[in-house]
Amino acid sequence: MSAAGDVAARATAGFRQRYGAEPAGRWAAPGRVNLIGEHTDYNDGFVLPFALPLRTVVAAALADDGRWSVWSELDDEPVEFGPAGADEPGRVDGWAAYVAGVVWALRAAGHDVPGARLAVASDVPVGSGLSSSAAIEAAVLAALVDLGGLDLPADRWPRLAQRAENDYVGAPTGIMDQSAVIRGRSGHALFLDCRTEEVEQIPFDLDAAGLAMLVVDSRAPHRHADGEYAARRKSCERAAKALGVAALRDVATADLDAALARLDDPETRRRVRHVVTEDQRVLDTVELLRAGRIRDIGPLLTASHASMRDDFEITVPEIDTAVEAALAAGAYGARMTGGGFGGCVLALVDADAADAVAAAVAAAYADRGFTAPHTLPVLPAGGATRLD
Ligand code: GAF
Repeated sequence: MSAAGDVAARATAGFRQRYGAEPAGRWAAPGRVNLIGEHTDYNDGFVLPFALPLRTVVAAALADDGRWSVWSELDDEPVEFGPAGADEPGRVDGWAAYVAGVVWALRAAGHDVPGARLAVASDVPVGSGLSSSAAIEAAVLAALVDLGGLDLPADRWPRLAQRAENDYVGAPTGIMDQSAVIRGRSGHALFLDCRTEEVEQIPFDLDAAGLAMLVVDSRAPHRHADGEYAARRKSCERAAKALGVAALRDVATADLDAALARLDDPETRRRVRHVVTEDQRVLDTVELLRAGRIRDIGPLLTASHASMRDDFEITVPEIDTAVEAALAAGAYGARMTGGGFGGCVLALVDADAADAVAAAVAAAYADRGFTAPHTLPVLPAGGATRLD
């Protein structure tokens, strides 16, 4: 993994090589992890993600022909689409669909998007559950808004990027990832109410507390992740309907048992219990962080993991192994982060224990014959921005 400077240099070099010209500027957006609040966003609930120091950079310039051309390190040749009006969902697929989706969502919202040439480089690993898709959406959005002089304040970007992902790419995600990578702030976790889109920046100074947050990339192959995600979402929506509420966020913790008693299906009961208890864990985590008690959030992280494993049923053996090994090696708390069925684990550890915890996870993996995990310590970084 390289420093942000390198990724920006790669985007510029790619632009020069593909288009034989200088970019007009460079825009960056990060990946994210979610500290707590999983599968609560599309239930109108609460989440607490933070942006990562790993970034996607887009070097870009206006194009006179009113078309869009985008090159990425993932491919040899640029993908071209447009002109305006010829960009309906389904026209572009693969990684470039996230770019075409942003153009389409902007146009659908009535913005006059300028044709552009773009070159994309990224340090956000693809397929690790760190939101490489939200990163490319946000970086491209930032570039097009600036290049086109569009009147679009950044607090409206997450919904547009989500629209690109939902209605162009076809992934029925919530609004957490786009919000984290756009509205995240260095040194803070983003407390987001997904119904009102109100945010509060919660100080999260791991260094000052002598702590580290490890991100363990489980390297687990994503097994049926898309279909299972959509199934969880449907199940939550059905449950809300059965309970007569707009979304599961409207089931208060105090009313959970009564709500569960009204549901016949044990699986649906487990799904509801996860979402309602997870919302409460987010609120409890925020309270502790407001009081500066970072270590004390550990048990909430671990409880969140147990709920995802037993009630929402979205973990896999590699992920559970990483969580158990981190806890056994002294982590204050550990949990899977992101949509599930693979992806990454977070472990909150004393800074001076980080290496030992990482080694313990690697040893547990070796024992089980799993592909060796990648582990790196992370700090909350800033959201989407223009670099130069
Ligand atoms: C994925 C989705 F994109 C988010 O919207 C969210 O639902 C998350 O899974 C689970 O919390 O990252």
